[in-house]
Amino acid sequence: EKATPPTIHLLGVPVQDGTHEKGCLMGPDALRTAGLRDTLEGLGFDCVDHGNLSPAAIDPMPAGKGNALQFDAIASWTRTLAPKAYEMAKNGFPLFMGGDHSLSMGSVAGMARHAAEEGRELFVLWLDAHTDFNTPLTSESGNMHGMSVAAFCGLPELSGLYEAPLDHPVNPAQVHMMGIRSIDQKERDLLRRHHVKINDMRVLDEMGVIRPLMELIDEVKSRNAMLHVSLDVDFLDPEIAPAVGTTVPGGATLREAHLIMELLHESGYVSSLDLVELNPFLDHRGKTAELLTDLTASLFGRTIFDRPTRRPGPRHRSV
Ligand code: Z70
Ligand code: MN
Ligand code: MN
Ligand code: MN
Repeated sequence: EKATPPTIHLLGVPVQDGTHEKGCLMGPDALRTAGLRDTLEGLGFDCVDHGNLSPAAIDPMPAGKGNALQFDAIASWTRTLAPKAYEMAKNGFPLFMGGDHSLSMGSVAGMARHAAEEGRELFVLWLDAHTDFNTPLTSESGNMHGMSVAAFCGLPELSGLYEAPLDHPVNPAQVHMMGIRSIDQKERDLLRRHHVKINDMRVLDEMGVIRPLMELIDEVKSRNAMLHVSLDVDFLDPEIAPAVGTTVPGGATLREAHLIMELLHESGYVSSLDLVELNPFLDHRGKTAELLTDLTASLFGRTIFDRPTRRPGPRHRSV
């Protein structure tokens, strides 16, 4: 017997204050233009497009923001997005269309609160060239898209982004990163100290994507946790995904990325998705927006040919 598919809630989050490169604010509309909604409906899902979020104004915050640029602007986005994400999660599967990666400060915080309310833990799969674990004290650039993971893991240097310090910070040991090939010096020490799970590019070169990914999926299943997936365009090789501000050579291939999405679909445990750092100003004939749409289709069950029926995990079983 098949479980009813969740309604997919699309939300545009046109934030670009987290990066030095302008253009991410067009990301949500490029994904709409690429036909993301039609694609998901074609796979049998009901979709609701909530339009684009606009951040509520906040009072200017006191000093103590270190090297961070646009701290107050990012706090406005985060404080607006976190409760919205939490609400959307009650009614289905939230899909966040960025926007730069500072978006995850809000999306993941909202999902963590939702998971906690359901009595479950939240794991995060971070697909990125970068670890985004800087704080205002370690960042060399000051760009806040390089601080997202540190923020939703509750590092105190970033707690001012939220209405109140997080009740449900994500456990850094439950953040699994893949595709990593650029880490700042001081960021390295922080990642070690907090036991973030890092599968760098060498790991993928040596053993492919399946082993590290199944390690994560098995852990999520054994704890009956939820899994949030955060996909930064620069996870992918710039040859196939040019529409990104900071290109880092040696990224994931089209086939690795699709395989990850297919395995994630089969797990049945993915609760929510960020598509971030798409900069349509730098794209070639929409190819990056279309690639993100295709990868999302794989995450929602598109296959090349028939697959044996999958066995649903506990999430889909009725009690
Ligand atoms: C660097 C920093 C970054 C892009 C993440 C890079 C951050 N670690 N850049 N994604 N495109 O500035 O903190
Ligand atoms: Mn950057
Ligand atoms: Mn990133
Ligand atoms: Mn990145």
